[in-house]
This record gives sequence, C-alpha cells and structure tokens, in this order.
Amino acid sequence: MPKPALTAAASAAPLPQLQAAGKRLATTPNRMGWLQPTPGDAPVTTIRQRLREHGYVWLKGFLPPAEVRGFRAQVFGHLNAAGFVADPLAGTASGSAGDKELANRRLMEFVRSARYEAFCMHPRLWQFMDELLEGLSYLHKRKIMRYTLPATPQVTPAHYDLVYLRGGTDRIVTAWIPIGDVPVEMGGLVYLEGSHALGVKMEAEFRALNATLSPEERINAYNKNMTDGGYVSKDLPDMADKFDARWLVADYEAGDVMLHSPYMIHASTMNEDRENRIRLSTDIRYQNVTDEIDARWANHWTLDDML
Ligand SMILES: O=C(O)CCC(=O)C(=O)O
Repeated sequence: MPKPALTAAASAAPLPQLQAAGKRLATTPNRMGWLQPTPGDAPVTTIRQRLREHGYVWLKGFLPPAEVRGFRAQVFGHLNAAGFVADPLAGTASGSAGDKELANRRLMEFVRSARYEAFCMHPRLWQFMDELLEGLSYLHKRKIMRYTLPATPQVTPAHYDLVYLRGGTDRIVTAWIPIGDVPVEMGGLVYLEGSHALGVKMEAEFRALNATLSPEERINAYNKNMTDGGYVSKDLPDMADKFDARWLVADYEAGDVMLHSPYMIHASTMNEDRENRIRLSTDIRYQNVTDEIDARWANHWTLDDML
C-alpha cells in the first residue's frame, strides 16, 4: 500500500495584494509566502511534530466539505433577519450594514445553539483531538464565530492566543475553521512565520512585568503592561520588517481545519472578495482535560465578556 503523503503541494501562485488597517502587506518573497498544507489524513505523529516545529498545521480536507457548506447556509439562514445577507445559501452580502444590534443578537443566539455545538463537536474533530492531545480532550465552552463583510475595514490585529488564556495551561491548540471557502482575498488568517518562538519570548517578558500585579490582573489581557487590546500590533508590514519574517497566507477551502499554537502570532486581512462573499469562520480551543483549565472560558462567548 502506498504511504500517505506527509505534505500537500504548497501554492506556486503569485503572492496576493492584501491590506490590513490601512497598510498594504509587502509582496516581496522575504516578507510574504504561502502556508504549507498538510493532508487531513496525515498520521497524528506527523501533525504533532509539524505543530511543534512550525506553530501551525493547515489540515486540508479534514471535514466533509459538503457538511461545512451546509452549516454555512444554516448560519446565514439565522443571521438573515439582520439584513446584511443577500443569499444565505451562498453567503453573499446585500451591501447594507443591516441592523447591527439584531445581527449581534442573532450571532449570540447561534453560538448557543445545539447545531453549532454539534459542528464544533464533529466526531472527526474530537476524536482527532483525543489523539493529538494524548488523552481526553476538552473543548473550551467559549467558542467564537466571526463574519466579515466584504469591502469593510474589519480585520483581526496581530496577536497570540495565550494572552487571553493565561489562567490555565499553555498546552492549548486552537482550531480555526473556515466555514466555506476563504480564498486569500477574503482575508483569512495569516501567520508570521516562526513566530511561535517569539510568542514564548514575549509571554516570558509579560510574565516578568506582570509579577507584581494581583492574581486577577496578572492574567488579564488588558492589564496596564499590555499593548492596546492585548494585541501585539495592528501594523502587519511593520511587524514583518521588525522581526525580519514573512506573513504566510493561504487559500482556505471548506473542509480545511487550521491548528495553531497559543504562541503563534496571527492576524487577518481585509475581505476584498470580488464575488461579494462574507467571510465566515469559527475559532475554538482544545486542551487535555487533565491540564489546568482557564475558568474564565467556561461560559459561552458574549461580545462584552472582555476576554
Ligand atoms: O478569525 C479571525 O479573524 C481571528 C481568529 C483568531 O484570532 C484565532 O483563531 O485565534
């Protein structure tokens, strides 16, 4: 029997024009590159090793694409009432911002639904996490779903996840799941190459600075020693220059699952989709149930929970 390929082919496509917070990312080969995909059925030992080595693993075709697309239609079916969706099946934007308050309410309802829970608890995913984490996996209850309308400035600034999860173990794995195709121009996650080592160093520095704070303040992402919003930076080109690193980008497809280390620096770019599609994704966190759990994440996500 032929052995499964351990890596899928990386893209040879020209590097894309991307922007975030009013800045264009440099497209020189020393500042931008493509993420390296891994087949979704690669052996768990390979995946664990890649996660350790690169800080991310982009699992291709991990979930059944038709199920992910069906789920996308259900999400937009629920959000439709808010007026910003043109076609719930395709997940295209109407061009109107819609009723923001209603949109938030509908989103908060959806992330509390059994349907969403079932998606996040897909047997393929939790069984894989049990293997990856070498024991019973625990899925944090605080699970985030994000949508980004095309041609809006909304982006996620550069950060690493542990800043928001300091009350428990650092043996956490984030699964970022595109709900539908997210080609690079739709502003999916971009990763600063090799930055999981940087994140470890930054966190050690924050830990030293935070040592004199109260236990509650010490784990707070917004305490007085942290930068704006707990983020590392909003200026992605400046970060690449400062750390002499490349932003790694990707054309994500329905069915892909991205795993990243809690120290890996990542961000998102603007949704500039020419087909007017809304970027939809969820980001959820797993750990071994025997490791310490950050109690602040034991409630459903709310927009004002300040985590
Ligand atoms: O989807 C996004 O824009 C941000 C997601 C994120 O920060 C994460 O998965 O940790």
